[in-house]
Amino acid sequence: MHIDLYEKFWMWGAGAIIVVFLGTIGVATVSQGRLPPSHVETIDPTTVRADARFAAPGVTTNDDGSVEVTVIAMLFAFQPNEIRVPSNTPVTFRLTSTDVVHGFQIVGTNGNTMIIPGYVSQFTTSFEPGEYLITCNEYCGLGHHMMAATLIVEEGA
Ligand SMILES: [Cu+2]
Repeated sequence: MHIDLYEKFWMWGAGAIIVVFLGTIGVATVSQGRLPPSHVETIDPTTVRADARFAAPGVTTNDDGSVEVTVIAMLFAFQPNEIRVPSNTPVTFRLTSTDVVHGFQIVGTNGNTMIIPGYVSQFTTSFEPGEYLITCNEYCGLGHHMMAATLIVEEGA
């Protein structure tokens, strides 16, 4: 079978690009420890409310002044629906879902995560004073557009 010289050139070029891409992944995996997440916190989505970690959703202040907020997402609401935290203080959000995949986006900030049933999502950030809209940004069903909450950041600390 005859293969034109230019066709061979492009075949070898495309093959070389694939080798470089796979090689990059291999080097990053070995030398920089780039691995899939292995310390994933799980939870039984059918017993979230009985689980001590989510038995009392809301805001708690730790001894060091940092704030922790536990949130349960469900069709079609967040619990709690209104969250009050102090400004310029590290706030750790811990979230889980009792049913389907939801989103948790604090509009106008860098607070944004996916909430997947069976897993605990967590992120830490801090806020300037103000009132922020929290929306679900993963389509979760017919009432998705009504799934919202409010974050009130009060001057503090
Ligand atoms: Cu939704």
